[in-house]
Amino acid sequence: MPNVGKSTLFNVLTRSKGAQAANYPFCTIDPNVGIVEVPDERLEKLAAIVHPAKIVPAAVEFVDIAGLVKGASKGEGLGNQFLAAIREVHALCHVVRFFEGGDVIHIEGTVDAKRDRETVETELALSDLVQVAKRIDKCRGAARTGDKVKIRELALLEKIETALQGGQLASGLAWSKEDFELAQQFQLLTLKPIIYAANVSEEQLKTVPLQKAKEALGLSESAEVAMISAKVEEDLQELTPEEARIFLAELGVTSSGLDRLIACAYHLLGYITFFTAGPKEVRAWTTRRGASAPEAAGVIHTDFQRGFIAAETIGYQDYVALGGEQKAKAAGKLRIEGKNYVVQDGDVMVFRFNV
Ligand SMILES: Nc1nc2c(ncn2[C@@H]2O[C@H](COP(=O)(O)OP(=O)(O)OP(=O)(O)O)[C@@H](O)[C@H]2O)c(=O)[nH]1
Ligand SMILES: [Mg+2]
Repeated sequence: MPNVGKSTLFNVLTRSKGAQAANYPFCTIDPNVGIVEVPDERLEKLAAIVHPAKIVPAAVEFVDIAGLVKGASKGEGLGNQFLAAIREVHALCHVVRFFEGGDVIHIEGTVDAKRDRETVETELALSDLVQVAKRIDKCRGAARTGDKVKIRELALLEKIETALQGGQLASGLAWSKEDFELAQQFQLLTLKPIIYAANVSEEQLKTVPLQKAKEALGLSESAEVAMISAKVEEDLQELTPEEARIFLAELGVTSSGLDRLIACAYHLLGYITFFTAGPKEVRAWTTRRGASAPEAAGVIHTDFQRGFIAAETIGYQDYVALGGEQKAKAAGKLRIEGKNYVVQDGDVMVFRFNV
């Protein structure tokens, strides 16, 4: 929704004042894009062994967009065309307003987390319905000529269309692995995992338990909800680390909401980190849990995946405990892994490839 704190949160996440945040609805018109480095203390440990010219942490890109209102699909507010800016993202962070803050305008006049969540999700579903209808149109001709792939695609699109029309999100369908993979190319917003950021007041941060926030949103226990106060986070960034620690202790929490949000995102997306370590750079890369060695190689370069031969792999613990690649190799801890190897969090890897 407009004016709920999206740009305020974006600014603290990206440690910038890049997005204009102000007390009026539709403050954001064009999307703001920002890159955030993922903090990982293992990078320093690896660098202490390898002494690289530079260290490159993993990065997450955030896109801050305008707010959706009821009827956006029919052109209300800023409409919904700006959703094109997030069709390719891996996950959505839905900021829902919990704080009352009398002078901050709420477009519906009152604060109601469940109503707002449903309004936005309905608009996302309506936007997906348009996408799906377009694809169905494109598919039909080819399916009629007997194209097997298109027949399957068409059946899946029609199933999704029915679900969306019935008020269900695409993510709510029972998915087979094959269908889920096929559906990724439809770039549906309602198939993306969602993290709900409950934007609470300083007071609510102390008094509202997570469970209550989930209930207020009308969500089940398994939903990913992060309680965060964009205002508090904004204030925190003005403080020294020591002052911030005292401030957090007074609030009765140990970590900032940003850290909780990042942890939520990693959990939700099922991400793991693997490393490359050489004299040029020590670098962290992100892939999904369960990724094969070629898939991880493809994160670095598509050629690495296409021409994948093997992955020289050392577990992070071995690498650090033994003091680097040569010593790990001498101790028999360097493994030559093939294309079926499932990458483990912290693996230090060198890919052999040929294209
Ligand atoms: N009291 C209070 N005010 C907040 C909080 N978060 C944001 N605000 C205020 O709410 C107003 C809107 O914040 P923005 O970050 O611009 O909201 P937005 O969701 O990006 O709004 P649009 O771009 O218009 O969709 C600003 O005046 C913020 O200072 C909060 O946690 N508590
Ligand atoms: Mg904004």
